[in-house]
This record gives sequence, structure tokens and C-alpha cells, in this order.
Amino acid sequence: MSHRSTLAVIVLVLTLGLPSWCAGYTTDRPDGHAPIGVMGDHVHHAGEWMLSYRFMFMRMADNRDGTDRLSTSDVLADFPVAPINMNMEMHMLSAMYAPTDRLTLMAMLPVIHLSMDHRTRMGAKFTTRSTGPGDFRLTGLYRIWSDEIHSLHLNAGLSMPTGSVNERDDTPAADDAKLPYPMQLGSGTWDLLPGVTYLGQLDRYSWGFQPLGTLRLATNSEDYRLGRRIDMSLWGAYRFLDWLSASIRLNSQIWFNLHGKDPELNPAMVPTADPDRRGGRRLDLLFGLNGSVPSGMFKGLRIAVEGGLPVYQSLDGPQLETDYLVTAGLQYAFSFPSD
Ligand SMILES: [Cu+2]
Repeated sequence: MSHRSTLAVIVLVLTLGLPSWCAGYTTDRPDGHAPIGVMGDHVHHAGEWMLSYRFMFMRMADNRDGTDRLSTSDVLADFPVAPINMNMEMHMLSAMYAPTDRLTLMAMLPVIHLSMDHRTRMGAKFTTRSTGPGDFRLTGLYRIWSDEIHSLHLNAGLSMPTGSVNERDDTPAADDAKLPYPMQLGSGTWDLLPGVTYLGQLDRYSWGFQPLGTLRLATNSEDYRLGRRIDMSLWGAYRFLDWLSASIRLNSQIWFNLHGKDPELNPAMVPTADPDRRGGRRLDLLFGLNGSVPSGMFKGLRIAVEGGLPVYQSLDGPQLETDYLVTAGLQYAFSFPSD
């Protein structure tokens, strides 16, 4: 058989096989992607690219120890400086590419802006800020199983220490002082991000479950290592229009205290500088909307938003508690025409 007829047979077999393949689990519907706050939730078809931009905002205010709220004067009874609130803004750029139907590669770069307000025992108020790139992440998403309704893939991520762990700003105590742990932009270490994602869908409903871990591989240049993290998301979505779906999600997070300590930080000064007051656990309830352009020139374009608040949080405090968080994003999937 010539090359040409071999090729014709392969094309014929693939074409006949295609309808059953296409009837399987599909990302080609608004809830074919998880709520926008979930990362690495879907895989792509071979040759497909996706670019995305997310904006995330998290507001933290007031201190908590365990599940009890503390007043600022409670904190100031034990520390000369108390954090009052913190805003985290993050611009997350990401690109996905699928070399095969089983494997999708994903790269993510966050750009972070943090600001924290404080009060001192003397009654003064001051704000510290840090801005810059966070840790660059590369993740391989490997589909191990899918059928008409279900899909399962592994998440194998690596986080690189591109975010600064030497952010400084002026405080009443010193000019250009080293900022405490939560004001740093990265972990300072290479981290492994293992996980698994299960997805299911019926005509109008879909759901998913994704546990993810963060394991730090070493001690960073400032003599500490951030604690491990365990994140778990469980969500359901209802597609009420061809191009629009609504979602509800529970996200549980557990994060541990630091190992080691930055010698430039004094844990007796402010609770954010104490490596043993960093751990905690939280359960967030989030609501979202996913929209996707079903056809025409902008097919492949998606817009989504998700927001929510903790329904439970217990912190090794005093530590600032989370009030609410919002994520909005744009995603665009495309493939280059093959020749
Ligand atoms: Cu994608």
C-alpha cells in the first residue's frame, strides 16, 4: 500500500471513530470548564491552545485566634503592632497547550499586589505594600480516563521560586524594613503541586472534585520554608442556557505553619512575623457564572466570574481573617489550522 492510501485508511478510521469520541465528555459548553477560581480543571484536544487572564481579589480584615474574633486592642495587649486589614490583588496570566489528547501543559504567572494596614500601641497607623511577580508554575494535566459522563486527570505541577521573598517597605520602626511572611510574593522554594481532578456531566448538570497539595522541597534563601497546603474543591453547575451556566463550590484549605524563621523578622513585634502564627484552615462557599461564545467569530471565548466568603475559618492567631474573595476571568481557546 502506498503512503497515500495508508493515510486515507487512517483518516477514514479516525472519521468513523469520531462520532463516538465526540459524544464523550466535552469541554465545549459553558460548564465544560470549572468555576473560574479552580485551576487546571480541564484538558484540551491535541493541538489546541488556550490563553487566559484572571483577576483575583481577596479582602482580609480583623484578627482571629482559633475561631474566636479578636479586637485590635486584644492583639495590641500582646504585640506592639497589630495588622488591621489586608488586600490581595492578583493578575494571573496563563497559557495551555495540548501536545496530545491525553496531555495538556499549563504555564501560569501571577503578578501580585499586597497592601496591609497596621496600628501601633502608640495609636499610629501605617500601611506596607509589595508588588511584583509571584511564583511561576508549570503543570502537566494527564487524562487517565474518560467516558460519556466522567473524566479523570492527574495534575502534576511544579512551582518555581520567581516571586520575591525579600520585599521591603518603610515602617515606623525602620526604613526599608523586611516585610513579614504574608507580605512576601513567593515561597522562595521549588514546590511540588500534585493533585487529581474528577469531572462529570449530564445534559444540563455538571460537577467536579479536585484535591491539590503543595509540598515545599527545600529551605529558602531567608532560612525558612512555608508550610504544606492541602486544597480541595467540590462543585456543581447548572447550564440554564446554551452559553451560560451557574455554579456553586465548596473550597476547603488547610495550610501549616512555617519551618525555620527569617532572622530579620522579630516575632515579638507583630503576629505576622511569627512563623508559628501562620497556619490555619478555611471552608469557602462560592457562587459563579460561566459564559461561552457558542459559535461565530468569537467561538472559543469565555468569560467567567466567581465570588464567595468563608463559612468556617480557624487560624493559628492572631491572624487576619478572610472576609470575601472574587475572581473574574477571560479565556480564549484556539488551534492553528494544520496544513
Ligand atoms: Cu484551557
